[in-house]
Amino acid sequence: MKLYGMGQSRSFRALWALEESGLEYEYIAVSAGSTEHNGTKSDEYKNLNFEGKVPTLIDGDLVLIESGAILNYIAACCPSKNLMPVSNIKSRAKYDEIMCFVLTELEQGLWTNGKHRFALPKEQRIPEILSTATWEFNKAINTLGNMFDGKAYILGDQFTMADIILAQTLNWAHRFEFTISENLMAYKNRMYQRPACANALKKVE
Ligand SMILES: N[C@@H](CCC(=O)N[C@@H](CS)C(=O)NCC(=O)O)C(=O)O
Repeated sequence: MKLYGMGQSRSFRALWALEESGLEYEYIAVSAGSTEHNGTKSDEYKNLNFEGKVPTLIDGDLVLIESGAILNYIAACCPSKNLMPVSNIKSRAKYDEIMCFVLTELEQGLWTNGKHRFALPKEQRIPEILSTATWEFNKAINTLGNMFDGKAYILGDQFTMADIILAQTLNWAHRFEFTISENLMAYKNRMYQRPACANALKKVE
């Protein structure tokens, strides 16, 4: 497999997942906004990922460009690691719920903040939206606090890809200086101490 990524952006989820999986892979660091070779706006890269975003995962003729789908695919490629519930449909439903919650609720305030501070073209940025983004993030993090019962992992006793997507998003929130409760920070820090995460971090230093 080949993963194209950039630092601790959303592609870090996929890099960490590959480290957990034990699968062989090649990591290619791309440079944001560049039209040069391995730049996200080069024709070569945009052929794989039309919007010029990260991550992109390639496995033979399969090209995937959504981090959630990439985590599920990696989990499916290494079933013995139990990184995604498959046999118990209720466990799978709770797993899907966390994946969807992170991608549709928790991320939004963060991404709106990032887009309107630096990611969007200057003429598209609306500074007034930043306080609404913070308000939305606070609402989502309170909901998460209510969902998290303090067990070892977000789904209970088993580490899954849901922990990767959640911990990476909490780390993103921490880097953006959003307020996160002590127990969620402690959970995030425990996840970041996993050897696979440390190995992934070394690749993006
Ligand atoms: N839905 C996508 C979002 C990907 C995304 O927006 N990635 C950001 C980095 S975190 C990016 O590549 N931004 C560059 C750009 O918008 O040009 C996913 O989760 O994979």
